[in-house]
Amino acid sequence: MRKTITLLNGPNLNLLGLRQPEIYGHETLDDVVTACTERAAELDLDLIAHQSNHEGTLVDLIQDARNGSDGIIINPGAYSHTSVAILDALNAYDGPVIEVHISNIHQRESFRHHSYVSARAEGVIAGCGTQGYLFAVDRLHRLFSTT
Ligand code: DHK
Repeated sequence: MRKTITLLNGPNLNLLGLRQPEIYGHETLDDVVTACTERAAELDLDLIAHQSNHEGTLVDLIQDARNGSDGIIINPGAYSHTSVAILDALNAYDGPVIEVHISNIHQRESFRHHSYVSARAEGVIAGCGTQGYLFAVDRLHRLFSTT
């Protein structure tokens, strides 16, 4: 059966392309979602994308993914570094999780070096720009094919 990926983006990622382009690049979130949807389709996968600036909404979206989504790609934005609630929601999700950071968080301020989500993620991609999202689609496809 055709599998479905949920792509989640956290706070301020709606401003992609406008916000600190020297760090986050010039592509918009729409560009990213379009590229991921096309890549997923090439791999015979469906992709559903959401963005929220609100922690509780992201928790709700992760809980929703328990019904009918086979894997999650998440860029939790700043909540990576603060949110036990998002970690708990992901721990209640059975499928593979790939965490994406557009920037290399390890080259930046020390408060960005730790991510709660990494404790749960099957894979973490950082510093590859928006291409990291496409790597995440490819990685989920590989995980789906081998499990
Ligand atoms: C995005 C954010 O919004 C920051 O708060 C994170 C992450 C890094 C990124 O690189 O995509 O610290």
